[in-house]
Amino acid sequence: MKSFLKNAARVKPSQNQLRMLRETPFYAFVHFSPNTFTNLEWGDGTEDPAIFNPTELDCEQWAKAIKSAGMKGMVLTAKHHDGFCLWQTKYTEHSMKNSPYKDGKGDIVREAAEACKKHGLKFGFYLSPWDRNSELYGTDEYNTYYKNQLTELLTNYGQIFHVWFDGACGEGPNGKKQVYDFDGYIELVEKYQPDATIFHDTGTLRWCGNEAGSAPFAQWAVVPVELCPMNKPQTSGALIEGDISFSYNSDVAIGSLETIIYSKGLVFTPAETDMSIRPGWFYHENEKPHSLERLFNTYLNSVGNNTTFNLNIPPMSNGRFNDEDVKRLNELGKMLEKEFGTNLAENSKIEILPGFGVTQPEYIVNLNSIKKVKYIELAEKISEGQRISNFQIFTKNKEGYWDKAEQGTTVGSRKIVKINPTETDEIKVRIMASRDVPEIEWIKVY
Ligand code: FUL
Repeated sequence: MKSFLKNAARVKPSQNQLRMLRETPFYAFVHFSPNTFTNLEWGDGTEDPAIFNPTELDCEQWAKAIKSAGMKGMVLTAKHHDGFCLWQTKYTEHSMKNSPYKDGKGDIVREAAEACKKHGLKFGFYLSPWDRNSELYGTDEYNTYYKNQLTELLTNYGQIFHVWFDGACGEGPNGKKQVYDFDGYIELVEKYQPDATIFHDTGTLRWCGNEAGSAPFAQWAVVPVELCPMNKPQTSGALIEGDISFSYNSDVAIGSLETIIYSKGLVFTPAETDMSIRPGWFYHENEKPHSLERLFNTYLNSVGNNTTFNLNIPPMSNGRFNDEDVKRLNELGKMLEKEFGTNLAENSKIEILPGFGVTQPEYIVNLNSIKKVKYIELAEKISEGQRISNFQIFTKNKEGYWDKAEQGTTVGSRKIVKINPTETDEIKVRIMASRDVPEIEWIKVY
């Protein structure tokens, strides 16, 4: 058991995963397609390209609003399930070519990529494998068609930081289903954009399991290879022989001991939490943006819970973000700055005590003077793997005794723990259980 857990503790991220977790944990999705004009969530592919006409398109407005929330990148739906392409593609007429926008010469992927570059954001795209317009869908030729489109997007729009392969799929226009060549798709991304992360269950980031922005409480980045079958396992052999089956809806956290003991091998694949600022992924006039509180809590539960956060903002049919969404993004950025802008432990000495043994040390953070504390941020040295499975946090009270402030399970790349606001000058983090000797990269206090 001990060596099994030690092996699990040494499963490490790739450079791309590490970069995403450390530098770009918060980024934006932008869902824009004929659905924006038909008021639908899923188009059926029969939409007339002439309806797609954003008369006031302003990708710089998107970029500025996204930046104001503290996000570091934008992922645009280059093609959604309806098959309409937002760029000048050689491979279909169901595209900008037949839209009145700029007399058929428009290229929204280019405009978005350029706006990102100008405003210091990374750029990525979503390319739906499910295509309800292409007559080729359901045949081998469709895989060639898809790869041709992917190649256009990977080679003509500068550096791509994230490629999003949607898992939703159904029948094409001829009632056929497609057997996707994901090996081939991923090979192209690796060839043309080796630094890009890939969202897909076979890629570098996996789905968190829902679209409500609520990642399960315990978040492991080390998960069974059976869940992410294209990743190379870094361990071999199950602890217990048996059948492994997964349910995203189960109460058991994926990657916890209960789920890894039956796995044939473990991979490093952290989750991405995705949700929309409004109920729909596409813009609908009758919907309102979620509250600031909901967005902030989702941030805590995603970026602050060892996952990345992909927050969607849907442009309106005129091609602009709604003012209410822009305002909400601004408010979110201000709130994140207010809550996490100043690390109260910036100049603190962190003392490590033996605690209850090598896997259960204690960390004492001396704040030098009494401060009002609302959050403690813990980070494991994730480049070496994820280990901690249980911890407790204490604050020292006026009488010099330790009060228990919170407890938690996993830490991983970043765990932001909210506590009842407390005046204190010393904080203790006690590791209760860890798969191997824990390595803490930082403890920040806000
Ligand atoms: C899902 C899609 O069906 C939705 O329309 C949306 O794009 C979401 C992000 O992924 O699978």
